[in-house]
Amino acid sequence: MGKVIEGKADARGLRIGIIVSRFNNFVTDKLLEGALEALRNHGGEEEDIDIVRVPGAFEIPLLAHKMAATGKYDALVCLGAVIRGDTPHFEYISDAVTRGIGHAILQFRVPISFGVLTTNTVEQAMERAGEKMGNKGFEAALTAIEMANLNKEIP
Ligand code: INI
Repeated sequence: MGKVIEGKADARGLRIGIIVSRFNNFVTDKLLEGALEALRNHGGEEEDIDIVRVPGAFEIPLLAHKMAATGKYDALVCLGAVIRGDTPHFEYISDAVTRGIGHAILQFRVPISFGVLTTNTVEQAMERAGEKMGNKGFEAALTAIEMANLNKEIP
């Protein structure tokens, strides 16, 4: 058998950028807390973590592209909360943010984790921001740590 290669869950020395949207901040603040907890728990240093706040999820991809292009970050974490309303707005924003982040990952070959909730209700969003379904910000940061280390293993 050849090698089995995995990224370690070790954030020591990793430079991580977090992009977090303010829209539905009662959810996104909790996602940010979860992400910071995951980074700290795995040895991340405060001074290696930059946080950029944007108005809404739609604005996340621009910052993801710009931050990925700097070459300064080992990984980025995107946090947001898109909650369905009465109009098709939800579909357009969800689609734009998902495609935009995916594009930045492949263009710059920087791991970018997707901690943007897309839910039908506020309750579903809260459940995924630290209530009964865990904290997707925590999970997104863990993914960023693992992928940052894996990305270094496979140049
Ligand atoms: N932005 C969100 O992050 N979540 C939402 O649920 C949302 N809704 O429902 O409208 C939302 N809209 C704002 C959008 O992201 C942009 O900030 C705005 O369109 C200006 O470009």
